[in-house]
Order: sequence, then C-alpha cells, then structure tokens
Amino acid sequence: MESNGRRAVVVIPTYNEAGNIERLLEGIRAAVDVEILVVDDSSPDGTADIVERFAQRCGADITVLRRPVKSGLGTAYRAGFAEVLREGDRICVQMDADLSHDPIYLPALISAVELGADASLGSRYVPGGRIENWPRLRLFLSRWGNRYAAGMLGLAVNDATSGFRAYSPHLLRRIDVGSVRAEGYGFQIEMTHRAVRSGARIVEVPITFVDRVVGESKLSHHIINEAFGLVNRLWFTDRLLGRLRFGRRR
Ligand SMILES: Nc1nc2c(ncn2[C@@H]2O[C@H](COP(=O)(O)OP(=O)(O)O)[C@@H](O)[C@H]2O)c(=O)[nH]1
Ligand SMILES: [Mg+2]
Repeated sequence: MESNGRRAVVVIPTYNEAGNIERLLEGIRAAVDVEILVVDDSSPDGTADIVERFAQRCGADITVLRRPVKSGLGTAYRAGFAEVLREGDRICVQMDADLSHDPIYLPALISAVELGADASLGSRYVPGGRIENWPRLRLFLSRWGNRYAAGMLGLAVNDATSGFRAYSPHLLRRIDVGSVRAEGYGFQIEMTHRAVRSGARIVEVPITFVDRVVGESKLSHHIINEAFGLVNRLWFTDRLLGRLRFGRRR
C-alpha cells in the first residue's frame, strides 16, 4: 500500500463477505475519495479475490491484506492500522463489510476528525441514531452493554461498541493501538477507553445501523463474555491506578 495523498484510509475486516463486499466498495467510492484496505482472513468464499478483481476492474485504490487464518476482528484492525500508519499520517476509518455501516456517513466521520476531533464514532444511541431490524435480545444486549461499559468506565460516549469510526493517526499512535489485546466488541470498548483516558476529543455522528441481510454474524457468546470481562478488568485497574496516584500525591 502506498501513501498517495488521500486524506483517509478505510480499513475493512472481512470473513466470508462475498455477498456484500462489492456493494460496499461501490458505496464507498460513490460517497468519498479514499483509499481502502481490506483485511481478509482467507475467507473460504473467496472474498479477497472478489475485492482484487473489483479493484482491477475499477482501477480503484484498494489493497487486500491477506492473512492465513481467521484470527478475530481486533487483530485484523491492529494489522490494518499498522499498515496504514507505516505509510504516514492519514485518518484511519473502520467499518464492517456486511452493509450495516452505510458509506453515506463517511464524509461526516472523516470531516469531524479533519476539523479537530481525535476520533469520531458512528453512533446508534444519540438523537438521530437508529437501529433497523435487530431482534429484541440483540438490541437489549447492545444498549445495556453500552450503558454498563460507559457507566463503569466513565466513558461519556453513547456508543462505545460501535465499529464504525474514524481516528486521527496521532491518537492511534498515542494510545499504542498495537498493544490493544481485545477482539470483538471488547476491541471497540478498549479503544474507546484508551482514547478517553488519553484526553481525546471524541465526536459522535448519528447513524442508522441496518442488520446484515447476507451472510452470518460472527458474534458469539465468547465475544460477549470477553467484552464483559474486559469492562470489569478495566474498571478494576482504573480504581487501582486511581488509588496509587492518590497515594503518591499525599
Ligand atoms: N478479518 C477478519 N474479519 C472478521 C473476523 N470476524 C469478523 N470479521 C468481520 O468483521 C465485521 C463485523 O463482523 P460481524 O460478524 O458482522 O459482527 P457483528 O456486526 O457484531 O454481527 C465483518 O466485516 C466481518 O466480516 C475475523 O476473524 N477476521
Ligand atoms: Mg455485522
């Protein structure tokens, strides 16, 4: 991947998104002039090949980072961001490939960072934000999971698990994204936690989130447990660090 002066790179992790990826790439190209980096974990359905054929056909600035085995969302983002930052300072956008994240919001997310935010979150839980056709249980888990994480960790954002975001390169370097360990929703929460702790200015852009129609969600009990355990662990270390600092001051 070569830095070409474009203002932002959209990083998209994929695993078996053959039925969605072309429409997504078309949507992104129609919405904004960006470079695209797809991080694919050798999807058996040939997602990576579809992306490369699309890039050739359209002469688009799209790169595929192929990884040998399915290794999780968090590692995919870490690898993608590292690749982008190696080439210089550009805004890093993250979004899902399953058409839940509408590219029409990309200009607003990117502009927010260009105008001085350290991060912008595509948020379902601010006025103007919405979720379409999620089952009740999933709505409940997401809404209360967000409240729990924000309340426990003092995050002051409404959608800490959103996977549709833009980051300034300076923030990604400052929070040492390579050392984030969490995978699924935990990855988004840990990134938000580090950003807030580092004093980041975070903007929330209302989005309408649409549940995937094609393909399968990779959400599992394991991912939910991971996120829950992470929030509790971060809460504990926040308390511990707060105490140590307090102790030192006296
Ligand atoms: N590279 C890679 N991408 C993944 C992996 N797991 C999920 N994804 C992608 O991450 C995005 C979000 O996953 P999804 O299953 O839609 O999660 P959900 O939105 O929480 O149901 C999609 O673009 C997936 O294809 C993985 O292990 N590796
Ligand atoms: Mg999804």
